[in-house]
Amino acid sequence: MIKFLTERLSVGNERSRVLQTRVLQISSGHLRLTTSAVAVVLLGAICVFTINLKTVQAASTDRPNIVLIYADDLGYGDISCNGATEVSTPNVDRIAKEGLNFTDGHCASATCTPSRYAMLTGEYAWRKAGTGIAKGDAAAIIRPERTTLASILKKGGYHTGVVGKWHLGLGDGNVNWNAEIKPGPREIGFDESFLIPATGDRVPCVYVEDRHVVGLDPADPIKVSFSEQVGDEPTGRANAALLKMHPSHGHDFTIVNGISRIGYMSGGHAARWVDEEMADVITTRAIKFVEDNKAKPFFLFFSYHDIHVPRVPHPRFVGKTTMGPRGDAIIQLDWCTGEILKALDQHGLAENTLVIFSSDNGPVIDDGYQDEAVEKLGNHKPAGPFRGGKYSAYEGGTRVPFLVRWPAKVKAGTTSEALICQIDFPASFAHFVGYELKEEDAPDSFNMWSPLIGESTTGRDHLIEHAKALSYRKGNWKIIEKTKGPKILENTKTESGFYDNIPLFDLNTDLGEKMNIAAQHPKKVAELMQELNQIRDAGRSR
Ligand code: NG6
Ligand code: CA
Repeated sequence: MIKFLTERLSVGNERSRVLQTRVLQISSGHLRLTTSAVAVVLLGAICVFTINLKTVQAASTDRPNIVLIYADDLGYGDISCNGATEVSTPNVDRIAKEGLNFTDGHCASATCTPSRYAMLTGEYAWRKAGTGIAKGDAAAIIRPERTTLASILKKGGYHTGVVGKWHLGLGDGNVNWNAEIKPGPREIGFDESFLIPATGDRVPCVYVEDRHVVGLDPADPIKVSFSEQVGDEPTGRANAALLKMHPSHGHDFTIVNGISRIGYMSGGHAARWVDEEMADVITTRAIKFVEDNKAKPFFLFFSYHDIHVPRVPHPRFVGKTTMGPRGDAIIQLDWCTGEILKALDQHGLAENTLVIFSSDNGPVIDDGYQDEAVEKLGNHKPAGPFRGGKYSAYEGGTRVPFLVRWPAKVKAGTTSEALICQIDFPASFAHFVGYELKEEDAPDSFNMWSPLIGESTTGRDHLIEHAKALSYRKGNWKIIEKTKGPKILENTKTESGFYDNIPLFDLNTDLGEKMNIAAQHPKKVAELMQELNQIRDAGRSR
């Protein structure tokens, strides 16, 4: 079936191309025909062309292109379509306006690596050791041949690519950045990759295209370490005067582009990225992917660096908000979004491309650099109506922007209250492309295809949210499990809180999780805790 569709599509495209060329040849006078003959031929050609286009369209509605735009550390309330007034995001808003906006859409974890792990594998990251925030030289966390969102789509006839932040490890440990770097995304279903290997604030500060560092001079090999100094380049710790942006905590190792990072790095000078150019570099690469693959169904995982630290947007965005670099990075992110939407428009792909826009965890204000994010926050509410943010067990940790646009299928300007999580992508897209998941595949992923495209408003009935503690959502009830010792429940560093019981919230009446009503509902707490334990012990929830 899949093969058939792919063939039909390419045959359809080929026919359109031939006809298009013919029409062009005719109109440019290459064929010497009388005016009326030209008209008849043209009319005929246009008729066939139109019928043919319909065939292509019918085929491609079965296989729309998929563009998954994934922001970093962007909160629910950081975009104007979710209520932000201090910053305006017209391009992101356009996705909502022309599509579907989820008010209860989640990433799987309140930090990056586990969220991405869960989104790609369909397995809760807390089930697997080694899925915490990855070091810049971590080995590939998702091992080769594992069924992932990308491998499912590849089997479904898609050409697959990832551009931007990876942060899921590369290689087998002790990676040599000067040689072939594998395994990585290419071994788990991506046909192409252009990566920021870890994060903007971690070494190595270079791009990796497919299996090689981009622009590396072999005479200046790269060395990286997270435990000891390599080379003799200045560190932020010892050379604060060299910095254009100072750390507020951590981030005081090797200085690259005037910013000290996490980890030591030497060499690779010609290959080092310039933070101010990063958004342009990855957006250009993402658009190239779209252009190169416009004739076949493609899946693009476009993973932004913005608005993660260090927040160093291009000078053309500096000062565009009253919120300093954090706000300006939001404007830059919105620009990138506009560029990718524009590329879809220009190539006539918008109608049949499923665009998903989301974020890998909730918002954070000060995440380790003195970038005035706290001082200039003003009235802005990065997490919208929710409590907490990145690292937090409250809703702000995982309830993130979650927008879906697919003009051919999804009704414009709609909202959905369905509970849905990025961890559901593997099972949902497996259903869509007709790939039968094996028992061991995507153990916590549910088929949410119907709510995802707005055909139904019934989402998950439960979800485990993952910060340092686990939270359990059942409908509008929520508990946060008791953990040993104090755990950060609030947004980072601003407040640590812990409860002496298991807190219970009713999100129906208390969206901001301010009223712990556990004492009034002991049976409810026990019931939810038992369900959470059952899911944990079963090793799977699907
Ligand atoms: C933390 C970093 C923070 C950020 C985070 C990962 C310090 C003090 N803090 O350890 O700046 O890099 O890791 O963010 O180093 S994430 O979005 O990729 O999960
Ligand atoms: Ca993140």
